[in-house]
Amino acid sequence: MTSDPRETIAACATAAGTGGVAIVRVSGPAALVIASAVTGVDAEAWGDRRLVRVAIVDRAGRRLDDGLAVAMRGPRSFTGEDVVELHVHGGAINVGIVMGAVVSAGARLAEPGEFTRRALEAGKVTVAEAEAMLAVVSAPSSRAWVLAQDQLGGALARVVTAQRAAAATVLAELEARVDFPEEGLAPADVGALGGELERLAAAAATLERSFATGRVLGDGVVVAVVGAVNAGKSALVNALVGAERVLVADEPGTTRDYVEVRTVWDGVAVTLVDTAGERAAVADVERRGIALGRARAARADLRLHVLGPGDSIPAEAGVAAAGGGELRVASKGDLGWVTPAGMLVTSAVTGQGIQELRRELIAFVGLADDAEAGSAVLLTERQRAAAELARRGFQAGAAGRLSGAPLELVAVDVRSAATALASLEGDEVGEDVLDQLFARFCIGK
Ligand SMILES: Nc1nc2c(ncn2[C@@H]2O[C@H](COP(=O)(O)OP(=O)(O)OP(=O)(O)O)[C@@H](O)[C@H]2O)c(=O)[nH]1
Ligand SMILES: [Mg+2]
Repeated sequence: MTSDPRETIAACATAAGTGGVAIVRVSGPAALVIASAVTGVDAEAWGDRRLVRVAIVDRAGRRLDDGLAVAMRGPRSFTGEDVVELHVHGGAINVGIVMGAVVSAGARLAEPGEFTRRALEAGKVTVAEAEAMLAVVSAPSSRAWVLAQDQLGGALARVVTAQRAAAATVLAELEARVDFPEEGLAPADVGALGGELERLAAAAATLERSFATGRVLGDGVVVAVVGAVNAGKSALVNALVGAERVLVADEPGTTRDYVEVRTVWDGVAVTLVDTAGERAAVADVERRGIALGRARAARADLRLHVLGPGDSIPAEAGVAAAGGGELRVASKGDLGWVTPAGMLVTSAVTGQGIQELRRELIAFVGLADDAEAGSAVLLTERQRAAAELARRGFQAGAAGRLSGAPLELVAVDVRSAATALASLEGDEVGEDVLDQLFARFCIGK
């Protein structure tokens, strides 16, 4: 989908539901004409970026609502087009009625993310900035928000711009020597070029690794709590979230369907998945519950394997979680049983080990406590893949340089790395990538 700029689009930019004020956003060539139609006054007279008091009226001029309006003329607007915002009363019905008036005056309902897509097409934002905006509005925790705002504030752009400039310098040197070999190249420069390429490869690798933090903070950490029936999994989940969220009972097989409980620890969003305890189940429905839990655990960032008194310790971890890890803890420490050596001991009754376990779970997924404020962090898999391509290109270039490969070939590697860096910011990315990105936006953004 590209956005046809001849069409004027409209959507409610504020969240749905009851609220004091809702903002209906209109963008496109007919924005001012539509604004005039739904307010019954000449919107051309509103000036630029000035709030005016308006009534919203239907075609017959009957009052529907009232509020404030502002016109932002292109190209000095978010989308680069004429934009009008109508600040009206909130509430689903009221907004629906105002939207109905706007559409009957000639606007079309916007697709999810279509305003941002137009901003992108007008060169107002890069793809990486659009990704940062999405990360800001969908941040599940305060740390995810800090990270997203850092990138929106330019942390990633600064690093990528510097790397692109350095790559361009290397490329210019290489190409000069390819085109004018007789000019001669001092041997020291050859070494310096290789060193510079290695430095660029290392910088791209650092960016690539930063996605571990970006992903975990953006998506939140998913921890599947697994183990034998009656191990104390559900009691541990309740203790970890500090509230009675799931059923705990003497009866083995209490948890049937898996249950997801969301919480936030130290600014990190965590989803705990309580699963049905493992045993050679008799009833078909319990077997199905266990299978569902296993499948969910396989998609988690890590498995928290709970071992109670009498449970045997498996030599190997079970199905690996998507993140690859399994952390084992002993439960019911208050019963004074002989817990396995070296294992963190917890108790849902006394609270023993609960705070330590929260910390271990966060540390286990590789989240540094104090990721440097304002540092460049990749937020999407698309960005990570681009950083990987850049790293590979620089590495190949450095290796070629050091092994004395022809400069033309080294230049090809460096050029591919530079192209990857450009695509990281969003230059020349394909329609399919944009479609995927904007599908994740909400309508009105
Ligand atoms: N003393 C003591 N008892 C506990 C503790 N944690 C759980 N229990 C008891 O152990 C029994 C089983 O606890 P659950 O949390 O339901 O166990 P589960 O692993 O979720 O069991 P299933 O859902 O059947 O797989 C209950 O009677 C709990 O009260 C603990 O830390 N100390
Ligand atoms: Mg349970």
